[in-house]
Amino acid sequence: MQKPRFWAFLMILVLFMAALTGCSNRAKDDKKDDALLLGFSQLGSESGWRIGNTISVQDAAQAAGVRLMLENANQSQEKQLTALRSFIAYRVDVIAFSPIVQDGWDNVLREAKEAGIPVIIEDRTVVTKDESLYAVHVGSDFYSEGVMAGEYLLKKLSTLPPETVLNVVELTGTQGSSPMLLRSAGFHDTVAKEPRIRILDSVSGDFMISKGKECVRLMLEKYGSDFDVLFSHNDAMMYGALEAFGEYGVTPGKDVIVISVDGEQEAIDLLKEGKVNCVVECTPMLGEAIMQIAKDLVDGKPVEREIYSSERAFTEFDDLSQLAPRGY
Ligand code: GYE
Repeated sequence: MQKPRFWAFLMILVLFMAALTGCSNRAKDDKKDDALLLGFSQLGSESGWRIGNTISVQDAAQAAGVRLMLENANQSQEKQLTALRSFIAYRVDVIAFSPIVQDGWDNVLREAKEAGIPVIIEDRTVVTKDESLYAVHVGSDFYSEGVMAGEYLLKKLSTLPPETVLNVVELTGTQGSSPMLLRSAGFHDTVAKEPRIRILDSVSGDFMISKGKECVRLMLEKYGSDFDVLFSHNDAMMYGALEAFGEYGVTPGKDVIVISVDGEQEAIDLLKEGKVNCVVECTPMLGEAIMQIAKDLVDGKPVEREIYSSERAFTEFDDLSQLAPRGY
């Protein structure tokens, strides 16, 4: 009579142990699920800069043990709004996104706030009536970038004969986007005090190679040899412009002074070859900062509201032989 009771006791013990192990496995799974969940809405893949930005976020999420839900909106604000709403419905811990244009986000930001999900605005900025609708903006100072482009041109002009007049074609980024508006403002404000610098035209190439090429073809048709300076709001459009210059027998860097923004490796190489005169830096490497901010927000730690990357201009007047590889 003793033996069956002993076996029953052993069975119960085994089941109990199994249940305990099960519990501890579940605890481990829960822990995995506890990893911070970040919903990231990327606006598109229009440039090398943008692709570098996406990779930076993916790599940093992996290194930080952050689970990433990534949506690419392919240049559509509608798609970005849908992605943001799906993150809210999924109840992610934090949302980060790069807004394609600066207006039109208040409703969705309010929905995120009501759901208790903090929002990090990365790269481009938003204009909102209620500043409490997002937690942090991390990115570049686009106005300063325009100023640096303008300062380079003033310096270049000072090296040319005094009677020189420089006619500028401005190739702008996506209409209504913060880098387009602010780079333009910074540049215009800086060169406005110099009457020998004139803005011939401003046309939008939407930050894309193909559209940049198209616009510069049109500008060359329209202005011919009056076209002295190209200020391109990003490197991608500048690559397209160089193709157009090639078709028209224009030597970039000499016949036309070329200024661009971003600082991709390819642009720096063109600068070293003398085909580009000035490249203003704008770093897409924001991933690590985003992960740190996301963690701090979830932990309830204080965060800085506005975080700017530190940036410089690379010009034909600089010694760039020691410049480290750009990484994008
Ligand atoms: O300059 C451009 C990209 O928003 C700063 O977007 C970014 C800009 C960048 O497409 O290449």
